[in-house]
Amino acid sequence: MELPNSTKLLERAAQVIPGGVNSPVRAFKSVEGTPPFIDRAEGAYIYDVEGNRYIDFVNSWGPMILGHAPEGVISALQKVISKGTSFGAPTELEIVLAEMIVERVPSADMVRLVNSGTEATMSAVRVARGATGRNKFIKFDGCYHGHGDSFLIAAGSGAMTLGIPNSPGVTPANAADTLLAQFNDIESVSSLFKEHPEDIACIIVEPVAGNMGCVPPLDNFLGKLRELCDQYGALLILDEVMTGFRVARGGANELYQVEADLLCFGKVIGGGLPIGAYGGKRKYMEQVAPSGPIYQAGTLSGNPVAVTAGIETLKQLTPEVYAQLEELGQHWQEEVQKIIDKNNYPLTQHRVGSMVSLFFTSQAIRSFADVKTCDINKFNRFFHLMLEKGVYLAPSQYEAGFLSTVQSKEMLSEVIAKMEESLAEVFAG
Ligand code: KE4
Repeated sequence: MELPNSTKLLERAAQVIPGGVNSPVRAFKSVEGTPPFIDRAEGAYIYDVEGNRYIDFVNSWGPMILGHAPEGVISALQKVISKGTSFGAPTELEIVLAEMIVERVPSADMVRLVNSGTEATMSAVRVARGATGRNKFIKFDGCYHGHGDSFLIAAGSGAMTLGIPNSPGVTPANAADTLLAQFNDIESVSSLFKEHPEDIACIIVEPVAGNMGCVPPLDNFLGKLRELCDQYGALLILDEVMTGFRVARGGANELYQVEADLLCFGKVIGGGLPIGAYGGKRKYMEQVAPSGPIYQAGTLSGNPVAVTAGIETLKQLTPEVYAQLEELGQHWQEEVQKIIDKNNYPLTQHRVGSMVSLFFTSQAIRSFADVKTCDINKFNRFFHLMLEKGVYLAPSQYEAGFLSTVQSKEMLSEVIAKMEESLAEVFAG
């Protein structure tokens, strides 16, 4: 019998799945090489089909904050799945998860459960447009809000410009309503409002950018976005698909004490199963069908199995667990900084809670323009050296890494020793 082999599996997958993967970043295109096909995962580790073990810092791009196959989640899933997998009818479980989200998130009065972060962001922008009667919205260069047409827009020639589609299939008409600004540059936002004072329905922002690497808001950036929205009658949407229940128990909404009109969630609230949610102020959410005219629907929205994984995950995310994650993150940041300082490496690191990034540039990182100064070749070499040492980092400089509650300081110290070896090779030339 032929031994399982990621290279052969990728060839076979590519015959029937575009690029052999069901989400582009998994194909390792930016770091090159063959992605390990994963067989199983447990706790802090994932295991590929060839039996190699890796300590995981991708954690399914955020959902696995409790590590893989956490006891309470798995046993709850085993119980609930025996009662059926989907009914297309309301269940009490959906109320429980919605109540848990509302209890944790200061700006959320109500939520609607959907099946992905993309559905959540698409729907939130639709609510903002429906509630204001306005068409345009502002997003930030380097921020990612899923693959909805209006979000797949790259900056044009400047920071303040009408977007141009960065994917075929996104129409210029659609792109024309997407306005682009630069993260942490409040002037780039106020200029757009001055240019379109009555046409902007909302700002959608990752409160901590995670899709250009981890880049925190600086100089009360979020508070200033709130002020501009109030001044011009636009809604502030916090896209917390990645930061929600990750950077704090109440997400970035709580961490930065910024009032949002609408928020988007995903990842952690599904514990690794397909889920998303959008929510916010009652006066907006009550306009969503069937209580209002703004339409949104989904066959599997609020699915009892996915909702159960979310409920059990949030149950285990107690204030004590967040304190533990913060301590782990501090340990990581201090130890990484020691290596950078000792060797005077041209590296910049960011951390917010258990979201981390190491940028291959000595430049201060405030926005996507700064991230683009990174030495991608050095990052890629580092990535592969770490993979060879059994450390599974995000396969792109433009992604964040995620710690999990099952990682210990000892585990992280071992990883950091491997990091020191790898960086020595990378910078030796
Ligand atoms: P999904 O549709 O992939 O569930 O969520 C889209 C989304 C929305 N908003 C934010 C802030 C997000 O980070 C995401 C998805 N994140 C990426 C990781 N950078 C998912 C990984 C992937 O695309 O495979």
